[in-house]
Amino acid sequence: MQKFDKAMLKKEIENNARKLFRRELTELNEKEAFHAVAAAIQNQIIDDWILTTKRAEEEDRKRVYYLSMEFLMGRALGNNILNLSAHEEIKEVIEELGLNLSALEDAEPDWALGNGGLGRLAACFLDSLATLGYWACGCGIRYKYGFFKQQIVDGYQKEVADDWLKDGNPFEIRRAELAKEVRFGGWVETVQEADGRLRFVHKGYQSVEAIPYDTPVVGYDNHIVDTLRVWDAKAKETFSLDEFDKGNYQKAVESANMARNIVEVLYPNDNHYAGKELRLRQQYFFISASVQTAVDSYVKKHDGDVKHLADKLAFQLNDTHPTVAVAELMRVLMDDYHLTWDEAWEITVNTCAYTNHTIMAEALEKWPIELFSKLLPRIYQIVEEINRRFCEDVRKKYEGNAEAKIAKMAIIYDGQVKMAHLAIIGSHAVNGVAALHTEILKKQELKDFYEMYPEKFSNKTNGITQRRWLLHANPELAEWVTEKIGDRWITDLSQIEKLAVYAEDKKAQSEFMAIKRHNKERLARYIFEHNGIKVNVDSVFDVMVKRLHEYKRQLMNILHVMYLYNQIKDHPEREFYPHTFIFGAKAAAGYKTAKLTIKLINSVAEVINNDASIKDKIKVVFIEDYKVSSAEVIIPAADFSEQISTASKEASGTSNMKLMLNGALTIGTMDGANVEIVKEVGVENAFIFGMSSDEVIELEHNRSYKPMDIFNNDQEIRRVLMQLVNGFYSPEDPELFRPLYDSLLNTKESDVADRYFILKDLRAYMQAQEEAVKHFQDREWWARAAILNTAHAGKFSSDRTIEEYVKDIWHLDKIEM
Ligand code: B1N
Repeated sequence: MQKFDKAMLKKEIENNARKLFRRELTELNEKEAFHAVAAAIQNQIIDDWILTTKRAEEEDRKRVYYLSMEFLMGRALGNNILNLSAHEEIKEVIEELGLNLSALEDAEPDWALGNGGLGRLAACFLDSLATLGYWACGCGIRYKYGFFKQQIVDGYQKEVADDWLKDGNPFEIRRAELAKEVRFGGWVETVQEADGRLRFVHKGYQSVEAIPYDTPVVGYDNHIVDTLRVWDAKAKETFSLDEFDKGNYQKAVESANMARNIVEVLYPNDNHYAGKELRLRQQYFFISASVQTAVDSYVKKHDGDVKHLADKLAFQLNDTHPTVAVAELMRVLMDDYHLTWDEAWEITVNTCAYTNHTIMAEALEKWPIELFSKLLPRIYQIVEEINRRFCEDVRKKYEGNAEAKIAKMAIIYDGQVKMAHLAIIGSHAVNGVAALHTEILKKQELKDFYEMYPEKFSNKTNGITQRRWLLHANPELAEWVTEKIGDRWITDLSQIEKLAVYAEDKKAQSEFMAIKRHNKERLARYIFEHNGIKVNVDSVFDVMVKRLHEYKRQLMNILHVMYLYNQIKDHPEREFYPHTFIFGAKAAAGYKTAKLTIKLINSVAEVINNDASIKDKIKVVFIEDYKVSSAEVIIPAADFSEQISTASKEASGTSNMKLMLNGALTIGTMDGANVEIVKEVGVENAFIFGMSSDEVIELEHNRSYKPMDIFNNDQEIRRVLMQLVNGFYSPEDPELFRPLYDSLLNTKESDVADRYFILKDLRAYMQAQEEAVKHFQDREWWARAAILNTAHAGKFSSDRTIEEYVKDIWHLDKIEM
């Protein structure tokens, strides 16, 4: 390897300033300087990027395509620099040029092409794939507008468009030469060939041109660069002016509009399915383009032979959103490459694998057959045939009760196309994202499929990349860890276990706590700059950052805050350890209860933060616009990690892992990956409370839960609930929070009161909180437990997760560089 040339990089950055802005580097503002530097970093990456592809092709490596509607990448500059092999020298160059790296980083917009955990998981996976040396391509959509920016106005969430591409993206390369055609609408004609075979001809369709934009995914210090490929849409010129008549013209205009609409905006829903035609269009658009490209490039490399495709490509379906891939691959193999149904089916099943990310019923994707068949007539035809053959199999296997099984398992039933069923039937592997979640899938949600295909099912507990979530987000702690145990943890997080011996070491404890304090000071500055609130860095930093959803129970958290406030007001003489409650959460734009919960948190903050009589014992902070880049500031500063979902509802969670790795202690239910976190760190180093998933499921079944009993019998809880409807936190509109009150107590609004068992778990939660605060004041105990949380986070690296996918599902070999 050639020695890194600092002088050249310096020159290049200065030249970029002139080329891009016709000015000297020293005259650029932060945003401009970001572009000058980013272009130079991209140039550092490019040779390895080209070489990775070349090597992988020479070695005929199998490639995984991670198909996902969402990639929540965050910012690229800082992470790319960190992962590059010469990162120390690059940082020196930037400093020697008089630039401030963290200011440059802040000038980059977040790549917010995702909603929450599912999209961020995809981003962590790409980082791990490249770092472990596997050949991978993330395929998604180049949304013109990413996830909306959140403003808090008068306590309410306001959504603002995220025009993230307006200044251009220095890391993307437009690959016009790789454009693909995607067809919507029309009808299918059947033609009998001379040899008797049927050919299906798609007619009268509207064409959209899919244009890929590639961005590099840099592996850590290994010269491997994988690709994130996101597709843009453009109308295809399908009519020539001389033959144009009114009908054609109309069609051309329509398809131009249609094309533009497809990639306009990310649907801002998490764990919720809206059933809009445009969403299905988005799905087929990026899947058709990705599948065609993957198959074509395979065939080109393998002299026209398509039959061994499953040996060289894997399609991973990130939830059901990309499931049309099953039918699209069938279409390409049969219609374009002339395979028989059976040949195509074997390849398709061996190529596709499906990850389930939720059991929330409202997230299940089902498309009305009229909508589906009109938009995708050929694909619908194929899905019908898959379904017909599947039902035949079921009839053979389950004589006697076949019809009952079909009613539950068919892909097409009751006028709907059920995407989860298609995904399971069309895949050779199906997995959940945490041990508990996979067990619930096998025993309840997907029981019938598990019975029919037990060999397909496995668990792959989620993970996070320690490169972004410790090395980049918490440089001081990262350095401390390296000082203690060496730097192998960066690419092998199981090493971090070695920290455990320092848990009892007084010196190590005080170093660890000093670093936590610095991170709390950094967050306090951020909060002051963004919210104008002064927080006490000696107080508990109690952090709940995640999408706003009823099942995650932010409402339970704030009800507890309201309870504490009542206690302090009633007993001002009592000792009370200062406590800062920090929230970050976006609500889906149309999710009323979630938005009202944000308003409640802000109203409670308004009252409590401005009550001088409580002497700053409690502060409530709602951090506006929670996103990857603000998570990088918030998470290293946390003392408490709030993971309080109703047991059985959170498939895994991943903020729980990020917080643990950064030395926060979990206050949580036995849900999702919390179960495994507690197993690793020991139940004595976390604060676990509430109903188990079995108890929740049982109570849901027997419908015996009456939250009104709690209201009647628990005076303190009743008082808190009454404050929702007596104007205590909304004097100008006492009825404002009535819907939240009703959601907990009334059966009028919905058929179930307190669907997520908030009141049922509230007392246990309050006790867990009290325990945690008590322990927090024992600084030695806390330091020991915090170090142990970091030390036992090794399992939760996405590197471990990816190695499991590789071994059990994808069967990839590493690229030799
Ligand atoms: O996926 C994460 C898990 O850690 C979380 O527990 C889980 O809630 C999350 C429809 C979803 N599941 N389902 C979604 C997102 C967008 C959408 O349109 C569903 N997100 C999750 C990673 O496994």
